[in-house]
Amino acid sequence: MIRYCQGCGAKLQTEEPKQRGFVPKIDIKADKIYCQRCFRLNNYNEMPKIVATNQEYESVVDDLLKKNGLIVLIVDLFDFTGTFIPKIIDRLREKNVILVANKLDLLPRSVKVEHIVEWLSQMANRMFFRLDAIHVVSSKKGYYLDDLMQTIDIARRDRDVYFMGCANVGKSSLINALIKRFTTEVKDVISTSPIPGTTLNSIKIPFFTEDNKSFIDTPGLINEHNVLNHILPVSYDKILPKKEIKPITYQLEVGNMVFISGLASVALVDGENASFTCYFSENLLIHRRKIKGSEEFLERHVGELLIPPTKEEFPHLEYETFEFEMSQKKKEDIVISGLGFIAINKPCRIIVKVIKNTDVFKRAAII
Ligand SMILES: Nc1nc2c(ncn2[C@@H]2O[C@H](COP(=O)(O)OP(=O)(O)O)[C@@H](O)[C@H]2O)c(=O)[nH]1
Ligand SMILES: [Mg+2]
Repeated sequence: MIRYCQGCGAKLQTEEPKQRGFVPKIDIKADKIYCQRCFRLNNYNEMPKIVATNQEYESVVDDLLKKNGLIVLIVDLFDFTGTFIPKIIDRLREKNVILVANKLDLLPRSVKVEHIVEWLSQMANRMFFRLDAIHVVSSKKGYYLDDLMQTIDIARRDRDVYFMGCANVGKSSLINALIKRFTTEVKDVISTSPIPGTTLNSIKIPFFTEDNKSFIDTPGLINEHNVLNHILPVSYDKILPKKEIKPITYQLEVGNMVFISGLASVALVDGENASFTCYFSENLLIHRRKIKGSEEFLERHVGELLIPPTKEEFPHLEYETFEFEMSQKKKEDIVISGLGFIAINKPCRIIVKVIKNTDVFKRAAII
């Protein structure tokens, strides 16, 4: 009988220690088996070296979309623009979809949930994407899981529930949280980690006893335009925020800029003086200075004051720039995919410099 790892979904094997699904011995009587990679991930907090590719994502999603399930599409509230992308949603049109925006715990507590739901609904409308419901939750803190479960129960209609979305939005964490909340299970069942691509295959977890239906976890789409994709995993810990973000506001005059460690910079080149409210991980240094001489400043301080990137990886990085006109009428955010965002309050022209192939967007302010 073929067995699969309960943590990542990989097919178990006893031959190749460096490959996915390796276990020294398969205990055929055990009801849950974890591969060596997941065992180390869950017990020693070791980061996975084997990660899913987008081919695995494609083939799993292709398979699941042929079936008739309820789809829970998960996005990361802190990286909404980078995780609610055409590559994902175009395949889910015509389906029953519940949108779940996860990681509410990262946004400032003053932000009203109703306001976020309204904003999400506008964003979905703009992409002509029809949703059955929108929920805002935190898998980590357990916020609003009861409301979500109620919606799933009503919308499911004797079907399995598929959890889909980009890598790292918290699909596996959400399933773990729901299982711990609504069953007698006390531990995480599925492996999770800050490294994109932790879930390698679909994982079926029986959940609805009344009709034998399941939760199905899936590998996420790895967004190649996310800053995490361009830097070494040693820096992930600094970039990914772990607790409520405390925005910091800087008053900028034309001719000033901010560095977001050495990963990006935003320069105010023309227009009115403006305030830049920065929403980034507390472990990244936001440094304000004048534009003049900033290139030399970066070269001098990268890997130390401005870290990440590390000194070793910096010479291998290429940067590119984007120019934006900020609105006369309303506050807008500049989003740097995977990193965070800056709300800018005045009409002005800015130049954003980021590591090449990182998406930068302008959007209506979320907060
Ligand atoms: N702050 C916060 N982090 C979360 C939340 N849910 C998941 N994470 C973190 O996001 C990362 C990716 O989670 P994971 O469940 O593996 O994502 P998946 O790739 O979509 O399955 C991990 O480091 C999680 O601890 C949440 O609600 N809040
Ligand atoms: Mg996962």
